[in-house]
Amino acid sequence: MADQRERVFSGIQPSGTFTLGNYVGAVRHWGPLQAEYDCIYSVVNMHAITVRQQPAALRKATYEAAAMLLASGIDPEQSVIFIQSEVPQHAELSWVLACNTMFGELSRMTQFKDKSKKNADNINGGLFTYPILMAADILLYNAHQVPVGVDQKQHVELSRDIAQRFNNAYSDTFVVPAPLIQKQGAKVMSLQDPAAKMSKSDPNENAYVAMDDAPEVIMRKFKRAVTDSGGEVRRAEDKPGVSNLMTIYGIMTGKDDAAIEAEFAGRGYGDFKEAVGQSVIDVFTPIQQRYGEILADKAELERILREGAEKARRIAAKTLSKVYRKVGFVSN
Ligand code: AQP
Repeated sequence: MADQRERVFSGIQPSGTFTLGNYVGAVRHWGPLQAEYDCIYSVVNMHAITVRQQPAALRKATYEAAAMLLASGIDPEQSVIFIQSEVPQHAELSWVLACNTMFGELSRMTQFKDKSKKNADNINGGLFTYPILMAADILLYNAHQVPVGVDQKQHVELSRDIAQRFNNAYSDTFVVPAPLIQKQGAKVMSLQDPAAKMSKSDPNENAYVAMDDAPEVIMRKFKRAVTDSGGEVRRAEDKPGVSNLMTIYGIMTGKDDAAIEAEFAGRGYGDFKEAVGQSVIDVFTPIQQRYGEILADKAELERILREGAEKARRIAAKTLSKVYRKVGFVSN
């Protein structure tokens, strides 16, 4: 019997090693979703080249990203996992969708504005049309739900608008997707600037914790984390640094704010930061162990990705041929 479950799609860029932000906001949810949904996950290397990448580093980061997803709980027997550039339909659908997306819509995307500022010498067309490629990623697989951090919400909403517009113009074709955003940890902030999102491409390595950082590096980064004036561990608007650390600690340990505040009452920030660092080390250590094992067997990793790409191409080819027919492209 065909799988009647709703479908989930999500992707992650191999633009660097995944951060604690990527893990908390997105990747940690991807494994558990397999119990309820038919899941498709992709390492979106085509998105990554919107910012300049060293080819050798991109190649390496692509395999590492796939290995980290597997180590974090994605089971290739249950889910499809593949590298975006191995499924040509993403680029092909992207063109058709581009012809159904407005310049004004793309101009309003906050990520484009942010990344244009950060890459002022390379504001390329791909950076501008990134959300169209992302819509193609999602719509090719008729995903119902897209688990993302809050920074990607606007892009998923644009994907919805594009799907609806296409369906209205050419008759029902795409499932209209919805962002699936968890309440807790949807935006982990930089350890050095609690007003900025934690990002894997941050030039300041102390701003983020990478998922493959050694325990002593993780501890050092938390010890150096920017906190706020006063010495009290309490969530408050005027305490963005401490609040961010409380969010991280709460997710890593399962404790709520009241329990955290009670635990650190009368103790300084020093103790608290050390405890947060240790909680992250405790969660990342077994993942890092599996990650090492997966990377050590490159042939098996390649086999998983080859099979994933084959499955993805089969689904994507069906959607694309339907789209081509609907828009009036001939097929000989
Ligand atoms: N700080 C964050 N907190 C919560 N979720 C986050 N995500 C990213 N940063 C945080 C979520 O991780 C998923 C994958 O992100 P991506 O690789 O597609 O790109 P991004 O959102 O641009 O992430 P980065 O780390 O900031 O990458 P760079 O530095 O290359 O731009 C998404 O679901 C995202 O929401």
